[in-house]
Amino acid sequence: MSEWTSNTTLDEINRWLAPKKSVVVITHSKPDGDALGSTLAVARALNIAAGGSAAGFSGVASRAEVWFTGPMPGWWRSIAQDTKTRIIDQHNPPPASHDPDAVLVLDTGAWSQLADYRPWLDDQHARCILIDHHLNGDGDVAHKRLVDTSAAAACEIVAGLCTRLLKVESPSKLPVEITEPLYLGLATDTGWFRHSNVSPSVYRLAADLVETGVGHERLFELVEQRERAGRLRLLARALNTLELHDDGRVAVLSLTQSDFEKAGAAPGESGGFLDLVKTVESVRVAVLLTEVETAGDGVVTKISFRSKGGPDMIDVNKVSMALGGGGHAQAAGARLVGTRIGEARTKVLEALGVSA
Ligand SMILES: [Mn+2]
Repeated sequence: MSEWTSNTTLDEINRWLAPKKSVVVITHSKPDGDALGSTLAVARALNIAAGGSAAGFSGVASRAEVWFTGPMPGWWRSIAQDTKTRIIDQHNPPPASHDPDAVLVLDTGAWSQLADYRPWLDDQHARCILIDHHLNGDGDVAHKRLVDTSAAAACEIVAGLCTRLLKVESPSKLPVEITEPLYLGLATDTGWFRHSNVSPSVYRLAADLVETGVGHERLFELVEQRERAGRLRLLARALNTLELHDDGRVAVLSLTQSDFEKAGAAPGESGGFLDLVKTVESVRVAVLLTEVETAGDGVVTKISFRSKGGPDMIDVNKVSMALGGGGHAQAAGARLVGTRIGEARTKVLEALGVSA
């Protein structure tokens, strides 16, 4: 029951969705390009397949709607546009009266990333299907799972669902309202086609999507070129803490809540810092430690890992799992509740087999 393996196929999901009149599509909290892209693409395909527009039907409720749990990236409305969406949080829980025929969970299968949907989602179990590409998840989130860990992005899998829903033979025949979010997910989950998860099929899919007129340059600018000065000040503070261990193979950055405050940066604005650290030649694995005070858990040190590929790749999913977290082989993380940053650093170096 809680096994993290597939027990369905795209064809079966397509057949299962065909008669459904109301579908809620959800994804992990703090949605990224792949989470937003995959959910919006499927919702639009469901609406169009039912004879509506991408947004739904004029004058009546749309067949599919997408629910998100924030924080949302600043650009999300430019991507979501008029597709029906709802933001769920502790104060706006899933409406008890909303009783969809089907629930699709995309780009995650982990309860930890779906916490705001419980207990509503527990009640939907029998009509819930999930599609994910992560290495770990909770098998009991949905009764049917399609897990393809070889997919670079949830959007790579979802592209195959969209072509089935709209009965076209190739993603190059999909409307641009669907190909644009698919491209967004594919591009962002591959670091704009730089990460090791890029495969021939990723480039083929990207080519098909671009053929439909995706504004890829506009998407890059929208998502990647919106730096805030506060984030650069935070980066400066983080880089000042750079430590190298194990002959330069392990790099550690440290940030505390006061760094965010002094830099005028918002929580979460440290994303991407490790990509810069990985540009150091000797570095095989880069770690960011962030100590924050939370309302629920008190002191928490969040750990993110990024590792470089190649034959001597350090599997940071394994390292994170040893610390109670998880993720991908080259990008993973963990959260140490009640642990100050110094203690967290010691645990991280231990887990990496490095003496401080
Ligand atoms: Mn993803």
